[in-house]
Amino acid sequence: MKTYKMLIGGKLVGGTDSMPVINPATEDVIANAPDCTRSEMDQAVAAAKKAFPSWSATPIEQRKQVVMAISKAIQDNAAELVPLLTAEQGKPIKGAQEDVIGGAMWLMAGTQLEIPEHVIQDDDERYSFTRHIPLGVVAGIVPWNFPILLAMFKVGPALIAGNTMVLKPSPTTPLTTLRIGELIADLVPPGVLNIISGSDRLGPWLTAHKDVDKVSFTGSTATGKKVMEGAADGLKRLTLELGGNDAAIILPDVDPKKTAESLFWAGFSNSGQICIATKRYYIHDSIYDKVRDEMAAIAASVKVGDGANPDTNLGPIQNEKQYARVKDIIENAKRSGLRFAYEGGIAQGPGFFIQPHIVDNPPDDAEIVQLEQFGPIVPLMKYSDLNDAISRANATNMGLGASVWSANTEAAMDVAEQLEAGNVWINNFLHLHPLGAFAGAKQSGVGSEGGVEGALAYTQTKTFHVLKQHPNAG
Ligand code: TXE
Repeated sequence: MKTYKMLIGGKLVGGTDSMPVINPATEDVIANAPDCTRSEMDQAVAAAKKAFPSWSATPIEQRKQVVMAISKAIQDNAAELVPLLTAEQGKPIKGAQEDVIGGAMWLMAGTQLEIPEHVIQDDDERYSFTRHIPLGVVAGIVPWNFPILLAMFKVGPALIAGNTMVLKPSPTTPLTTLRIGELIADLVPPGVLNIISGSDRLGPWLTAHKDVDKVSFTGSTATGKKVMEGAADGLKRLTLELGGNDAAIILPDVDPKKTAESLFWAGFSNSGQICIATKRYYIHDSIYDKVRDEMAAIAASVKVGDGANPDTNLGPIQNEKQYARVKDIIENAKRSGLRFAYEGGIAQGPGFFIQPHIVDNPPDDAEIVQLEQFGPIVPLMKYSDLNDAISRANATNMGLGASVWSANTEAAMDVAEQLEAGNVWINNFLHLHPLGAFAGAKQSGVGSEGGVEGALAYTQTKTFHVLKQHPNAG
């Protein structure tokens, strides 16, 4: 069985401890990954700290060249990386391509960003300006739903801004990231990008490490709060991209059949395991039945199976813990007597397979409406008054994304303005742009990724005030 290595200080390190990695479609152990020990993590952080002075002094154009080289290595090796990602994550090949190639493209696009410098005063008396300087060592902590894309959200801006990094993939999806580490070991100066994998013990160690200056975390809101606590002692800078409970508001003027297709994939792509997936639907009662029936028909037609199989539309749930959680949510919905517009069922193992489930007009206080399900089950709700739908959509402490669907863009914009979310899509879904800020409102996050805003989150300001006619002049 293949074993994978970590990248620490430019060297590939097998590690003392190891952990099995499972294919969620078969439940077979497919490889062993290092389970990083505390001393190996210390070495990774020390390597990043040692590399920082020369990397931060390297001209930004050269740093961008290194990021482009990482991007190229990923693209050149996509034929190997894509099936590997499918094997460990479960997603269909097309989704794995979007994750891997999307990650490489995201890196490339990020190299267009400039880190601005602002002149505040430039007159006879004084020249004052603000520069954005790097922070030091960044810990990048990544979840299992988009292992490569979400890692590259962090790697590009952190490195371009002049930081060094220790990157930690999720315990259940470390392999493709570790393989990328092997491919780039000679392309990146030693210590600039370290990649370590480990079990649940590793995240808290890394977050609290005294030589980590910033933590960039993507994951659940609950864990985000723990990361914030772990980072408090060192007053570490934080970017937190957390959970969502995104609402879609569907106005009465849409074409039910055409819109249903987009609405379905807004909620079920990647088997619902997307932070910005639609997790609640508010549908005008005049079209509710038609939209519901169309969505149910699509649910009945999709193929759930092993992502390696070319006609699979939806892969398994990524890991056993999440599989158990989603099964619980479905059981709870049944126990509470909720109606299903489509009830796909749960396949007998092996494999963590759950067919799509659509809940038909549950009450607002149902668990499936209140929590982030992060799996292939969504609730559809009726509304008759638009203002009421908006306040129901906003009645959550989450605020990552939302969408509005209407034939009238102006009317949709009016609704979008009132939705409490960091991102709103009008008549489209799941679209992110590398040059656009991606941030969560309320408990969906702190700070933003993407765009200049995301890059500046890997810097701090340093303002210089230079007196032109200084008293020491001859
Ligand atoms: O995520 P966690 P989990 C949601 C989803 C799921 C729930 C739990 O609903 O049911 O989160 O999933 C690392 N300090 N989302 O447990 O715990 C961990 O090793 C530092 C939504 O897999 O958030 C992994 O690398 N790090 C989400 C990463 O954090 C810690 C995407 C994410 O783990 C840590 C994924 C700690 N104390 C799950 N504890 C989204 N909305 O995008 C864990 N980690």
